[in-house]
Amino acid sequence: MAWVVGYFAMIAHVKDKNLRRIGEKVLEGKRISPEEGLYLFERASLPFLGYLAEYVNRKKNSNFAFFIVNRQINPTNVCIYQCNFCAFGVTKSDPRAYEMTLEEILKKVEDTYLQGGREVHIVGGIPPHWKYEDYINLVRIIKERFPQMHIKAWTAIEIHHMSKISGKSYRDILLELKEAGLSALPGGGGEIFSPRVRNIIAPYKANAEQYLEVHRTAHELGIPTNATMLYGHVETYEDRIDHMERLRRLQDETGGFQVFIPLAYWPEGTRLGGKRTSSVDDLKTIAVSRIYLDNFPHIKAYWVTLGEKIAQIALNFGADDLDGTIGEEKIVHSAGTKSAYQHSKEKLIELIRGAGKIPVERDTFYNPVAIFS
Ligand code: V47
Repeated sequence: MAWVVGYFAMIAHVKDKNLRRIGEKVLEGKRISPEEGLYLFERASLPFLGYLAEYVNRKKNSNFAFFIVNRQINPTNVCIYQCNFCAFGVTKSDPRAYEMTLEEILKKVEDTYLQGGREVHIVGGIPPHWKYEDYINLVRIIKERFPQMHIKAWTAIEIHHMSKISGKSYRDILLELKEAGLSALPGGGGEIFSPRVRNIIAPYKANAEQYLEVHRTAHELGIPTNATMLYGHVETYEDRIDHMERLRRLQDETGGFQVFIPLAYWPEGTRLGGKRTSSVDDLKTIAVSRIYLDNFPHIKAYWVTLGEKIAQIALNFGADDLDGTIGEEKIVHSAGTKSAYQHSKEKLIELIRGAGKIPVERDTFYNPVAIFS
C-alpha cells in the first residue's frame, strides 16, 4: 500500500530515538509496552501521536467513520453511590431528584423508533428503592413493544448492584437480561481502575476487578460490551496506561469489547471540582488509546464530552466513531458540558464528512446500515 511508505519515511526523521523506535514498532504492527505507552503520553508531540494513531485506525477502519441513530435515556438521577466526579446523581430528597414513569420511557423509545433509531442506551442513577426485577422488566417491556430496537443498558455498576440486592451471580443476571432482550452493555462506570484514584473519585461503587469481571462474564455469554475511561481529574498518565493495560489484557482473553471511549471530565457542580481538560490532552488521549489498544476494533470520540469540534478533529487522531444522535443526555450536561443535547443524522454526517471521512450509519454491533459516500 503506497500510503504506508509515507508513514515510514516520516518516522525516520524523528530525532528522539525512543520515539522513533516506538513509531517503527507501531508501523510494523507490533504491540507497545506500558512503559512505551507512558513515554508517548509524556514525550510525544501531538502531530506525531496523530500520525501514528491515524495509521492504526486506517488499517482497521479504512476511511470510514461511524455514527448511530440512537437515544440515550437516563431514567432517574437518584443514586445511592454519590460519586465525587458526578453532578448528575442526587439523593431521593434532593429537589432536583426525578424519576421517569414507564410511559415516559416508552414514549421516548417510540419517538426514537419512528425517527429510524436503532438503539436505546439506558443509563442512570442507582436508586435505593429499585428492585432487581425493575431492571429486568424495563428491558423486557421495551423489547416486547419494540422488537427491532437494540437495547444497550445497565453498566457493570448496575449489574454489580443487582447482584448485591438479589444474591444472584453476574452470570445469572446477564443471562436473564439477555433472555429479556438486552443486546449489549454500555461502558459506563469504568472511570479509572487504580484503587488510589477510585478511592478519591468513586469510593463506594464496584471496583476495577468487579467491573472487569462483569464484562468478562458478558463476553463469555456472547454479550458484547463497551469500555470507558474518565480522565482529566486526579489521575496520572500512569493511571491511564494501567487502565488501558487491564482492558487490553481482558480483550486478549475474550475479544468481547467493541469500542473504547475516553470520557473527558467536566467539573461543574461536582464535589471533586477541578478544571476542564485541554483540547490537546483530549486529542492525545484519543491517539494514545488508539495506539495502545491494538485489539480494540473501535475508538469513540464522544461528542457530548469532547464538544463537536474536538470530536470532529479526533476523527483524524485515531477515533472512528462519534456515538449517535443521542436525543437527550443529562449526565455530562449536569456537569457543564456546552455541547448540544442532540444532533440530527444530517449533522453527524456533516461532521464526519468535514473530517475527510466517509460516514457510515451503524447498528449497536457496528454492522453498517448505510454508507454515505
Ligand atoms: O460512567 C459522569 C461519565 C459515564 C461525568 O458505552 C462524566 O457506548 C464527564 O459511560 N464529566 C456514563 N463524564 C456515560 C457512558 C457512556 C456514554 C456514551 C456512550 C457509552 C457507550 C457510554 O459518564 C459515567 C462517567 O464516567 N461521567 N460524570 C463528568 N462530570
